[in-house]
Amino acid sequence: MPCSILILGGYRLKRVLLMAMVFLMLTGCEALTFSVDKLLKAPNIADEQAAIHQALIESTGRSITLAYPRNGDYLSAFVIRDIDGDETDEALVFYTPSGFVSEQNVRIAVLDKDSDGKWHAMYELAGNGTSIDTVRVSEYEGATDIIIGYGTALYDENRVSIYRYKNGVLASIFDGTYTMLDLIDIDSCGDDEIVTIKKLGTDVTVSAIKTKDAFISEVKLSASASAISGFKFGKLMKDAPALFVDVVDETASLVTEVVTTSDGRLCVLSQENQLPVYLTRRSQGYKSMDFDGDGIVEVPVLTSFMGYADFMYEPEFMTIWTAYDPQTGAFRHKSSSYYSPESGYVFKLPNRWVNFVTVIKDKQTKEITFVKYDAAIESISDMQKLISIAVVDRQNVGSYMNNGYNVVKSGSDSAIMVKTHADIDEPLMLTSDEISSNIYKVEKSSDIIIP
Ligand SMILES: [Ca+2]
Ligand SMILES: [Ca+2]
Ligand SMILES: [Ca+2]
Repeated sequence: MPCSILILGGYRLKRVLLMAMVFLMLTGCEALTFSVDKLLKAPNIADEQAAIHQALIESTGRSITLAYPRNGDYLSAFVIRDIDGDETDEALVFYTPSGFVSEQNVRIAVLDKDSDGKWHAMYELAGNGTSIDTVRVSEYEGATDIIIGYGTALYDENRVSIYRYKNGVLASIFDGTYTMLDLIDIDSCGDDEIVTIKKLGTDVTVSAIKTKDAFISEVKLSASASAISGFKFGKLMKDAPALFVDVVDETASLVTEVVTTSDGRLCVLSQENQLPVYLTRRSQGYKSMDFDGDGIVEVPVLTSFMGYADFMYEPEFMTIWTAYDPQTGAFRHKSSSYYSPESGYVFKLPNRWVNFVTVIKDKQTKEITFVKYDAAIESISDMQKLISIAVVDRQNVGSYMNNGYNVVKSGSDSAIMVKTHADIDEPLMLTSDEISSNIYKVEKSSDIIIP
């Protein structure tokens, strides 16, 4: 018995390796993303894709280059699923015919399986751009929307087409342009809308598309934009869902506009409440985010720490996290913190520290030290030290521990380490629980521009 399993194993392995070699020959360099290792782990998907690929080559009569989505969770050149509701899977393949040098549009083929299990090309069309930016497939009230974002030869211009596959025909039901795209249930109806953010000149428009009712709601933001930095979907205070769009304005600062819905239509909260957008103005890199994981997206604004006079070059900034309160129509202060976008952590200041503590940063190591502010002492570096926070590469953790630092949060390649300087009888000193519960690991941000 063990012997026959071994033989079967050997046979399978050979078949898979053979398939991998055929695959490599068929697709040229594109196939390098499919390692033999992956094929061994998931032979069925790879076999199916190889069969689909082969059927497509037979149908087009020439070799093809697969086109892979650049962004998003779905990064395969194949989509295998039931896209017409007949309970059997179809396959979508993104590709360009090989052998052309000039920029040409990506093509999309639909293949279906006959009763013998053989794949046949059913339909194919030219896409709306020269590369695939992102692919999403979404069920919306029983119909399947195939959402394809295309890159174009123009910098910063992406196009989106939404397709339906019916009676053997793949047809576009919507074409548009976008800068950023996501599927978000922005109106809490239970189904995701296709939400796009696009910049045209200095205007930024947010659109929500409901394919079921062929309904598009669109709003223009107030800010005059030189770029869109990013967006976050989350909650306002009082649980309302909202889209927070970070825009680089004409002063090269970041501002945030909040888009939500009212009676199923998009609205911009700053316009509803005549709230000036410049109130959210801060340096680039300080993105809106749910830093504390409570579901509410906070917008950071900056103020300098005590002891850094306005005229000082490179002051240290305190980050105030604000949350939009729909009831008062304004941003409300939630927490004061030290936030390091480059190191990727937030240290929330305990209430008893606010107005009593300032910070020194070691420009070389980026380590920061909180000190007890004393107006009678001329230099901040001579004030009573409380704690230091350092982000330490994995290989240096040991030597920091020898120097009195403790690991508070650890990641795969680095750890956040803290050293305490003052005794516990110092009223501003924190317990180790207070320290660890006030440190939040957040996404790093590289595009920091201090004005
Ligand atoms: Ca089907
Ligand atoms: Ca919805
Ligand atoms: Ca939050």
